[in-house]
Amino acid sequence: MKIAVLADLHFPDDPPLMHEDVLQQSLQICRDTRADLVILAGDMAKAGAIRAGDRMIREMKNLPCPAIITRGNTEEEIPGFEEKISFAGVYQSKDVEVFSLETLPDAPPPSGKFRILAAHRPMEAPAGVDLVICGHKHRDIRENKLEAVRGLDPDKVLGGPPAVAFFEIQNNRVCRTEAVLPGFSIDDWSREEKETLFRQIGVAVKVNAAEELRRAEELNVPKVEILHKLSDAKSPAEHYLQTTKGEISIHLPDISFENPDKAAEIVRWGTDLGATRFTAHVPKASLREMLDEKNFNRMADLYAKTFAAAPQAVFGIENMHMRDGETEFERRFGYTPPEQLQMIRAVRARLPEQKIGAVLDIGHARNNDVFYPRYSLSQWYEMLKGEIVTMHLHQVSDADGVKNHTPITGWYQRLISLASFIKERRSGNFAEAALFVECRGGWESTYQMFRKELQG
Ligand SMILES: [Mn+2]
Repeated sequence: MKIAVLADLHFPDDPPLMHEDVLQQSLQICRDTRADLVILAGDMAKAGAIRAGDRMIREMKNLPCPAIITRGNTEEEIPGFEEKISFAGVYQSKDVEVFSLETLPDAPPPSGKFRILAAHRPMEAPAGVDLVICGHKHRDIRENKLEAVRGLDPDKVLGGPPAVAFFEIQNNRVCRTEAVLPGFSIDDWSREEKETLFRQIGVAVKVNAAEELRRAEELNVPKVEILHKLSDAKSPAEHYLQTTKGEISIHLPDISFENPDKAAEIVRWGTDLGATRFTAHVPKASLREMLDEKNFNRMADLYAKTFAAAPQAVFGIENMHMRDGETEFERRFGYTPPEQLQMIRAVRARLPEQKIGAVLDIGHARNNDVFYPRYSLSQWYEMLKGEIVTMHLHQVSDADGVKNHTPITGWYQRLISLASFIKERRSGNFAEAALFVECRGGWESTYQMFRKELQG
């Protein structure tokens, strides 16, 4: 008796190709391995996504084997979902029976069969239940009578790439295995591919130009991004360039109506330093201001004027995230992919000869309050496809209020899992982009983590 378990895909109504692929591949794995039963252990559809919920149910009905579906917390927010899954609540074989949380009787009488409960959240096995199979935590857990699976979401999966979990029940014993979805691990990469990625990773120098550039030089880091505030960067930058033949990028100050010439001055300062790449934020202006076409055009003119100060350089406009106290409508412009793209295209139209694209800061995309549930990292990658010239890499933390720029300690961590990054990078999206480790407490631990992973 072989059970396949799918969980936590968070499939939206308008899915990115990434999630569509994961769904198709998972279903194919269930067919190819001839599972006797498939369990959907909850959160397969995104909160409120009625079409996605219907899609999951339809896919289960089309499988060549029976299905058990249980609701996750996201599906509790899908109206009518519970009624629609009543067809898939109980399964009986000769020696195994499976219930969902919705169908398990209060005090189930002994049946002599191995009794499994499919739930979404990890829980203690109720009386008479031999095993609880669940998801929700996005990581694998194996405890007495409890098996949690890390599931399928390439933006959230912890400790390993997305996988379909299998449970084989024989003579009341449980054997657990898994089928990892292809493309989400650098273990599949050749040495050359890993080395190429590693040579794209640079560091953001933010505090001490002399010390950090000296260390970057020592480690032969191929590119650095220097914060514009480090006014004493000139001689350490020249030394870094001479020794490493690397690349220098400058992180510009905000471009704003209040201080229209400052950024262009910094572009000239950076060019003097030898910089060939620049990062600008989205405009420091409210959404309300930017919705006025006159203001939008004035702002695009300001960007064009700034960028024109270094015609040969690569310019990127960075996404930002919602800040404390802002509401969805009373906020700054530029927290969504369409807003970022709108500004990039407007500036590009003014400077058609220049290389202008997006800086995708994955931490900001992740730590974006109401917009993250709408635009997952996969959706950012897909919507900015072909536009990304630079990326900022850092982890975020919610331990003590949400913080940005914390170190990345591995590929599959909370709150940012890089499974989707691995797949997108290998498929050619942002293959040319410069990637800067941008951590507040220093970049070295994250940089060394990438070195260990990519150079062995
Ligand atoms: Mn950034």
